Amino acid sequence: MKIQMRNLTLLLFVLLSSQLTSVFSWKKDEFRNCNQTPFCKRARNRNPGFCTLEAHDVSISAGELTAKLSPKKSHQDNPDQQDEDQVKPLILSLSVFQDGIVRLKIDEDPKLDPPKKRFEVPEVILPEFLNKKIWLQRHSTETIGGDNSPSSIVYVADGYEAVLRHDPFEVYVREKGGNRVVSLNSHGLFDFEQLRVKKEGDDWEERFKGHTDTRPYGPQSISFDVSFYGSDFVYGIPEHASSLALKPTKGPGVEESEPYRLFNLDVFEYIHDSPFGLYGSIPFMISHGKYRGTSGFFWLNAAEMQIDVLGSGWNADSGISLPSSQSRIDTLWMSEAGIVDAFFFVGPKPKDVVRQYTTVTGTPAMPQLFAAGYHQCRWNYRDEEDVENVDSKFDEHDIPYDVLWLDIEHTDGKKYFTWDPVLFPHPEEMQRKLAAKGRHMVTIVDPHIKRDESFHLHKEATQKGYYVKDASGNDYDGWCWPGSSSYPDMLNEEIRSWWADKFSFGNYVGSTPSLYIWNDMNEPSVFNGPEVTMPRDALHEGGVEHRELHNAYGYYFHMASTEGLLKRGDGKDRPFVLSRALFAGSQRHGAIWTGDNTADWDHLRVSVPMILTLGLTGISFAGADVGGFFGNPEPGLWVRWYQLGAFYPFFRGHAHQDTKRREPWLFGERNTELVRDAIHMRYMLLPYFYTLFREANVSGVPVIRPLWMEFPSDEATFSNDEAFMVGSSLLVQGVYTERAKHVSVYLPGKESWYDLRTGEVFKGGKTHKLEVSEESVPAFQRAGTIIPRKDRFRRSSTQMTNDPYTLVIALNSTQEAEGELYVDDGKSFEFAKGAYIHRRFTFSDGLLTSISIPPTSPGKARFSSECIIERIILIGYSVKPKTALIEPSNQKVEIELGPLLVKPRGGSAVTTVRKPNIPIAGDWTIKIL
Ligand code: NBV
Repeated sequence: MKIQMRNLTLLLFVLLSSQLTSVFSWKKDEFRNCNQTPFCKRARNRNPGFCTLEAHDVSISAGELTAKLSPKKSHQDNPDQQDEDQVKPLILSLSVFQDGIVRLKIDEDPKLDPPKKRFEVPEVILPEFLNKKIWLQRHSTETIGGDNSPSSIVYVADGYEAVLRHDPFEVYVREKGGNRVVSLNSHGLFDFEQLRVKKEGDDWEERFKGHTDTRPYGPQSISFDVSFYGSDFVYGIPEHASSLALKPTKGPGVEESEPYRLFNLDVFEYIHDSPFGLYGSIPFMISHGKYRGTSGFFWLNAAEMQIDVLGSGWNADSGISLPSSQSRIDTLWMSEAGIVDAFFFVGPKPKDVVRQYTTVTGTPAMPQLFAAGYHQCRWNYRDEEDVENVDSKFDEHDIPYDVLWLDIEHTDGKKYFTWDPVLFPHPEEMQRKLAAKGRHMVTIVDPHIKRDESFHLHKEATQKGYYVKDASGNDYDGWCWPGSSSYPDMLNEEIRSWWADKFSFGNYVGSTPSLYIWNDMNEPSVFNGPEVTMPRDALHEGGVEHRELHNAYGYYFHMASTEGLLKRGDGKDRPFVLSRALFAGSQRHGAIWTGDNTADWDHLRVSVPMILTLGLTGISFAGADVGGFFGNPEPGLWVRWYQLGAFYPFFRGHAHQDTKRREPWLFGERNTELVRDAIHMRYMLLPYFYTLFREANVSGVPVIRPLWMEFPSDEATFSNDEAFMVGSSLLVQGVYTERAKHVSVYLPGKESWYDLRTGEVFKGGKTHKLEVSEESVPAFQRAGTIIPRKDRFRRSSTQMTNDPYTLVIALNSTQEAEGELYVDDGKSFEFAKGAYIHRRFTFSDGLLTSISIPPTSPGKARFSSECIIERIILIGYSVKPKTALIEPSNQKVEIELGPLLVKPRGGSAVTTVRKPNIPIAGDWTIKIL
């Protein structure tokens, strides 16, 4: 009987999976577009000037500017406006935080008994952020520039103020008494559908592709316009496979397309240029322009969102007068549910905006050093023998790597936290063997739990009532890898904590301290659900509908898994959890990758804007599957992907189970050599990358950056998303076509750039047409910078700990340079107590100086290192020195001329100070004589 049942389930699954293949290939029709999404259709069809809300009862209360919003008069010409008898005044509050941050909340008034409390997204805003509130004491009321309505004005920061215009209501931040920066409802498109009690005849159900959404609370969407002033381009709002500078989706002169959709979905074979929403959502947009600089707008809301970017703004006949002197980008934000909880960031520099945003949502967690190395993944490494072979082949081919990954097939019947007893009978031993070489393992843990009575996790979750419920209150039952599955309600703190406990060494049998975690399918992906996800009317703790938090479900799951690694063992090691779904704040929980891309040139190309966008929106530790997940890359593409991927913050090769094996030694000797070089380059640069990870951890500034983040006034960089900066010292340009002979590279700024491998010099402020080398993608060190490297090749990053450093000094036109190095134990949290080394190197007047950078937070813990500097390379040094004198030891060392890494065609040699052997941790100077 049991066997029959099992066969039946299997048969069903096979049938369904074969159907899935066709259902899944990206077909537009399988997903809703704006027209099929009533709230989006309604909002998009409105005209400027629709909103009649007026702010009244304006006062300061509890340190905030508060007001009520009520409709001024009935508007017969706006048929989709809610009935007047159902419209109650909304509550508006505007608060100000240190460093140029304004928060605007608009919600229904709890005192007026709305049918239900609307959902506010918990656990995203840092508790510390709330302590930065500037307690407002007063506001001034003025009529601004001939306006006939009064405005209330409050102080924001030096040079900035926030304005609440009363009638019609509008909120904006402006430079004191002058130009606007960001505004909301300047075009009168604000709309807030209030919750109401169902009346006879109300049909609130929505149907799509055979799924019915019961929508028990009726329409509850919110929409409004946001304008950015002095703006040339807007960026952000991941996750889409599209350009870095967001293309307009509507407006005069623009061919209308779908708005940018933010709805976390498992999209099979996503296309490379589309506003379609992928696995994650961050409703944070950044504006940048030559004259005004940078600003930002973040809407903390986890329901489905759609965002339009208008080409040249709304039609001029909107009747709203705005200062015409400033270039402006208008946008329209529409969400299905939730409240208005919006943040305005004044900038004015790109790094300021990122810092302001990460003050609210947190800076990226500091990863362990090993996580910054190369990761080898595949769906799937078959068994323990396969793992052992792959591991030893890396050594045989002299290719370093740090982590070997196991996908879903390693489990016993897709029950996570278990091992297939036949294929992986000795998981601990397997991990220990890797650990002996300083390597780590990652296993996959998805959120769908197999509804199998004999599975302890399912039994427990059922008994405790821990699953998300369907609209009728039963445990929601969806179809995923294990077949019939349920999903823990990760909104609930108790359930997250229960989940976290499952990662303890006792509970996760077969796990060891060198095992880390991969969260996939956490959008959540449900094969038989509407748009391959959970129904919107499914229920979470406290009656929260899934629609209200959908985009944050994966975030809470990621958070709980990270919590699990923090709790296990002695809790000393930093966790590593990779997640596919993401939301604002995911950077605090771990790394992100861009999901199931395809092995083609377009996907290689779009990986750059995708990762850059994630970085701009806080998620610095991001990467794309190197080689492309679907399909078989031809060798040329595969090599180029490694050459580019070596500069992704998260560097992992991965492939679908139906693809041919593609470990680095399988494409012939020459290609192995090229890929080895690419991976070696990453390992050489690890000290630099790790320093950048720390910078991101402290300031939110991403590891890889758009060129305009470093060159904010250079317009030629604003829409460049083929090249990127690694930190402020390196520029990398991808090669995106097959057998490319030439590539154009724009090198910004006034200073020169040096080819990273040859040292060849190139002028800044110019586009260079370069011959492409098969050996690497073009990469340049900026003149005026110092990059720390470790040049000895080992099996993994952990084996490089005691290796000596090389400093590469690229001199600028005044023969000066500077750079930094951050080092800690690479593993624990001691760095947070001050246990690290942070050095600044400066070169000027022929003198290299190393000084300590004072700690960011006072801590008593100390970190020491015996590491030395074994080589100092000077590029672009105009004198031909003979020796170098080290102080305070008063010791002379040799200098020689030589090539950088490979001989340049132009023949320019570099100066090398050999074996200065000075401690990395000490204060010293070296005079080049
Ligand atoms: O677990 C299997 C795959 C995984 O390899 C991939 O990286 C994820 O993005 N997973 C998706 C599920 C199946 C995709 C077709």
